[in-house]
Amino acid sequence: MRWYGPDDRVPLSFIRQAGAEGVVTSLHHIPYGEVWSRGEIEKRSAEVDAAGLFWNVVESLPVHEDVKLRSGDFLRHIENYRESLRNLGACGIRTVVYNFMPVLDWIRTDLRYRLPDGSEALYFNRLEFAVFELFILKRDGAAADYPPAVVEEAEKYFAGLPAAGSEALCRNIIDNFPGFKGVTLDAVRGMLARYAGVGADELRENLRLFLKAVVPVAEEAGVKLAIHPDDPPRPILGLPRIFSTKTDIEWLLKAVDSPANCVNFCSGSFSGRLDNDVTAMFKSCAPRVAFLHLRSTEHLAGGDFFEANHLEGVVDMYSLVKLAVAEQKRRQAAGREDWRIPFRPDHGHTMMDDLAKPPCANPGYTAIGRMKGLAEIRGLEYAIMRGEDER
Ligand code: DNO
Repeated sequence: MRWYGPDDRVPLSFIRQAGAEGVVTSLHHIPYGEVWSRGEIEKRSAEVDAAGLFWNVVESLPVHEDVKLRSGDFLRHIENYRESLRNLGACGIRTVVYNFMPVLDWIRTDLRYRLPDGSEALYFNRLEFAVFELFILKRDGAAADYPPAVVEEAEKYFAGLPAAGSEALCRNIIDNFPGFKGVTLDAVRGMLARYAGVGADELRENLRLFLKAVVPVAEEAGVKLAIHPDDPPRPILGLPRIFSTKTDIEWLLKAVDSPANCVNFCSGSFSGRLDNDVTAMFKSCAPRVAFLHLRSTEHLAGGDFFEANHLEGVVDMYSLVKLAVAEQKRRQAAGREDWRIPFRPDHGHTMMDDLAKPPCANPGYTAIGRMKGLAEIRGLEYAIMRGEDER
């Protein structure tokens, strides 16, 4: 399970009780782009070990915007990244997650969408996102990206939105990223301006050059670099997004053909667009999946979606876990010691006692909802493995 460090209100002891063996965490106190020293990594590792768990995945070692843009201080940031990878490898970390989404990471508009059973899920509402982009952020040229009818509808919606509602919508969208809190609208506008004129081809080339510089170091350090998909998996705020589809996966694997250039297969993110066949996507990269996020989404009219229960929604979780188990077997048969693919239940609903607590600082990362997801997925994996052994 993911742990956000000593300030996480879900402590390591709860994570252990939930049935997790390993912990996915990051050094969120180190600013983006700076070196992770061995001392800092060892300190965090020791905390995790002391709780009877182990730190097997870093999520994330963030990529600085200068690197995504190949401007400013990007050479120093790439050098720092290489140094951090060496240090992580030396401390026994084998998987490092990153993403290449420009400006913002994952995006939802409503962090407390009430489900019929009273629990709450994360929700992406297209109209509310348009309200944010057109009337709160007021992004230049944004209106051209929407059909006139949507602009009109968004305008009406915004006119009826009280100031507090508009403020909450804005915070939900731009201020949710660990290690990156307190982002302001002006900061987002400034970052967007840096991307003016940067298209998908340029961003893709910048990713390729980044990988060319860091993958050989990862190989030497015994670390697998795993890219997290775009979430939602499509261009947003006029920005290109380049890791959303099966074609993008195929491109990545070829761009730098190394066993250290891997995928953090996030089924929930990929399932954010209905033309993505998540099971086929897994098949297309199975040998290079270094880490799995298991989650699903349910889609509503007009492109809205919310995060479903882990075994429900559009992702065929049974088939996906079955494929992951088969891939593990293949690795084991090849004599690989690292045959197990680490997974975590990605997000969970806010439910039961957690509903009465103040909102979680890291939306989607409550204890009970994730424990439910973990238990369901572990049960599924267990049954599939037993079933195969008995054959
Ligand atoms: C959200 C997460 C993402 C993910 C990063 C990886 O809950 O899945 O924030 O950690 O995109 O770099």
